[in-house]
Amino acid sequence: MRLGYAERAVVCGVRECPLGTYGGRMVFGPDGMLYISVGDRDGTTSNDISSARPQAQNLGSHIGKILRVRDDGSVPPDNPFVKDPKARGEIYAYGHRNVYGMAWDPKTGKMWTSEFGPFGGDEINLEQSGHNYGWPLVSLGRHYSGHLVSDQPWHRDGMDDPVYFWNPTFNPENMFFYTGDKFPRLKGRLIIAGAGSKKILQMNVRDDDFIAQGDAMLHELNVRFRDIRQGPDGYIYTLTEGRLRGPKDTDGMLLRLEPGTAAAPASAGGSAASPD
Ligand SMILES: [Ca+2]
Repeated sequence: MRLGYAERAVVCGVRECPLGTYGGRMVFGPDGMLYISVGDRDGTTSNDISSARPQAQNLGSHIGKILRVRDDGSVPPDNPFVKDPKARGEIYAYGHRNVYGMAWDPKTGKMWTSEFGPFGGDEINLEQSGHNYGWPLVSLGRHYSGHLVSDQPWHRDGMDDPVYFWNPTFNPENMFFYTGDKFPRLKGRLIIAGAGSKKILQMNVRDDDFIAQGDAMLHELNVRFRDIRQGPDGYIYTLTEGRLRGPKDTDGMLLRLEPGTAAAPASAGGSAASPD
């Protein structure tokens, strides 16, 4: 789909910071709208106090939100806060730290997101219009200082709990529901790339409040997976992160996953072991 001419900046008020949590995923939903995740832009994740972090609860800011706009940047009239003069009309959902994955279940049409949390605060959420996903008032994670993010880590009224969370941390990046025919056992599974965990997970989403973690894939490559997609050919493509910081340097790679029984060597541009 070609993005039309945007008449105005969609995302504004987001601080420039060399560090922090960016979000930045942009995906067209099955309704034809463009969904954009904006991270909380917290560049001080080691501090217990942050001026950026609370903005995820402020409906007057795009920080820590999922936005929903038309392909020309305009606000659809059925967005949840269009009638609130203090809120940004682009906001679809709020209270997010850092959403890197957005995917729609082809069986139900429902929207799922992965949230890259702090220590122990990674989440999968069932995304719904106008809902508040809690950050930073509710989180199972800890700041990088080691202190709890919230004195009420699990639940507050009016906020959605995650459907699934990881402990220890998984670092979820992009994700998608597999619909191809190259890997029959993955059909309908939610496939998620992991950065710090250095693996790809397949998750079984049975209904709105039940997700089971399935097998991990490609952990043996010892690389951080930054993105993962299904190609039009039904194969799975994943991007790994280049790390040029020491004796274990790796170049970033684009890998294509193909069905097979033998593990292929990890080489740039080559095929990798089968997940099936
Ligand atoms: Ca949350």
